[in-house]
Amino acid sequence: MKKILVIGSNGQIGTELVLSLRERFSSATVIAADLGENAPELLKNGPYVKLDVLDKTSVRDYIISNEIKEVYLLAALLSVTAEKNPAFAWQLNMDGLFILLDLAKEKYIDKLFWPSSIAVFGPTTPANNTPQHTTMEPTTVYGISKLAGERWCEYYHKKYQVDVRSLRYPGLISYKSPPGGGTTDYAVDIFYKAKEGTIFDCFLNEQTELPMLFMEDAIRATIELMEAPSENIKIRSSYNLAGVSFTPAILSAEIKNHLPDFQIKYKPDFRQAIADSWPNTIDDSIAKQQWGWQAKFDLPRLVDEMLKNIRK
Ligand code: NAD
Ligand code: AKB
Repeated sequence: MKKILVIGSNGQIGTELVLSLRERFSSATVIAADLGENAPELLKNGPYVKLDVLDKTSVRDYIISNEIKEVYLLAALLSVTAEKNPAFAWQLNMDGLFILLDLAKEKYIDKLFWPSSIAVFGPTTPANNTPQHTTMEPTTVYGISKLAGERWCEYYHKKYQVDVRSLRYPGLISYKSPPGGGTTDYAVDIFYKAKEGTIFDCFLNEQTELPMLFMEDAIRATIELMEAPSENIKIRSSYNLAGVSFTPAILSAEIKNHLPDFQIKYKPDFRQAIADSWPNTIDDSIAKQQWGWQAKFDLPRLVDEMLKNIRK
C-alpha cells in the first residue's frame, strides 16, 4: 500500500484529514508530521514524525528513505498570523512548497496536494459568484503567497509533469481541532461562546459575507480531488470550491434558532479589512464539471452539527 505523509498534521485540517485517510487506507500507512515532539491525542492511532518542513535535508531524507508516494502539505501561516510576520509567512508558505515540488519533479513523490485559499482574490475581484478565472490582486501577504504558490504548481505541472492538485478552500468550520489564525475563525469561535452561554464579541461587522465550508465537505473534496483520474484534473493552479456563504448576522440568527438566549456584539478590528478584500460567494462550477464536486452541508445542517458536537 502506498505511504502517505501529511505535513502540518496537527492543525485544523490536518487532524481530520489524517483521521479520514487512515480510515480509508490503513492507520499504518498514513504518517502524520508536524513540529511537536509527539502526536496529539486524536492522532495517536497511527505513525507520527516530528518534521519541520523548512528543514530541507530532513524532509528529503524522510520522504526518500521511507518511500513516501503521496504528500499533503498543510504547513502554513494563515491570513491573520501572516500579517503579523510577513517575511516569515512568505518563507514558510513558499519554501516548503518548493521542497515538495522538487521531490515530485525528481519522481520521489507521485502525487502532491497543496491547499490554496479564497485569499488569492482581492478587492478588484468580482465579489459575487467569483469565477475560477478572474482578476486576482490579493492585498494580504497570505493571499500573495497562495497566488504565487498556485502559479508555481501550474508551472511544475506543465514543465515537469508534476501531479500536483489544489483547492481554494473557503473558511473551514470544524469542531475536532481549532482554527489556526485566520480571518474566518470567528465562524468557529462563535459556537464555543454560544455553548458556554457567553456573549460573542465578533471581530467582523454583521454584514460581512464570506464563503465557508463544513470540514467534512472539505475533507471529502480533498480526497475526491486526489482520487480523480489525472486527465480530469485540468486545472493545476487551484480549483474554486464553495459550500455556503453567510454573514455573522445570518450565522447568529441560525444559532439563535437552537439557543434563543445567544447574544453577539460587533467589534470590528484590523481583520475587517482582510475580510472586505475577499469574495462573498464563489462559483465552483468547474470543480463540479471536472471531478464531480458537490457540497452537502447547508447552513442549518452545519449549525446543527457544530452545536451537537462542539464541547463547551
Ligand atoms: P493550522 O494553522 O490549523 O495548521 C497548520 C499546521 O502546520 C500546524 O499544526 C502547525 O504546527 C504546522 N506547521 C507550521 N509550521 C510548520 C513547519 N515548519 N513544519 C511542519 N509543520 C508546521 O492550518 P489549517 O487551517 O489546518 O490549514 C492548513 C492549510 O490549508 C494551510 O495551507 C492553509 O493556508 C490552508 N487553508 C486553510 C483554510 C482554513 O479555513 N482552515 C482555508 C483556506 C486554506
Ligand atoms: C483564513 O481566514 O486565513 C483562512 C482562509 C480562508 O484561508 N481560513
